[in-house]
Amino acid sequence: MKHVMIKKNQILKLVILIIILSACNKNRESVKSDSEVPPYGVLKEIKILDYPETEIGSLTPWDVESPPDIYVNIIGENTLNTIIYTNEGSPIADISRDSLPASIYFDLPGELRIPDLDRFYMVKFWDNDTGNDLPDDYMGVVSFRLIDCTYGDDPYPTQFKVLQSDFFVEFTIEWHN
Ligand SMILES: [Ca+2]
Ligand SMILES: [Ca+2]
Repeated sequence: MKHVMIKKNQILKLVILIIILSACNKNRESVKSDSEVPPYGVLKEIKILDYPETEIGSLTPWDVESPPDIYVNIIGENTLNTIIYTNEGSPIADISRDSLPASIYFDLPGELRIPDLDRFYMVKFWDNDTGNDLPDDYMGVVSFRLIDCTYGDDPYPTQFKVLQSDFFVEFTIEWHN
């Protein structure tokens, strides 16, 4: 039974990958001119659609008796690991894969601006292990670059999905002129 489920999971991932590849069509011919490109985006939501079942390279579950407690650190490329956002203080507690999707919303006093469309932003996922002496478990990273979503069949999408390091994540972006 478990074997069958794994196969289904793999097929699902393949289908998802094909969807992503066709959704983020990198057709250079349809690149918009600079004047048409909004200068920045605002990140509104990160929706976790799936995450790796076990610790990286092992069969060990994230937590012994409960699902992981997930938080993110968002870091811009080449910013000396400056974290522009973290919800480390309020992770999503005990999120099982069966209960996904789970969302992180950005209702900040200010906006979570993504000002550099050319820059890769990395969303690093962690399992919070506060309450014992263990360090938090690093779960994986999903990265995106907004310039890649400004052209192709569906430019400036409100939502786009990324599958990376066994994480499957949907980002919601508000584009601004
Ligand atoms: Ca853990
Ligand atoms: Ca837990």
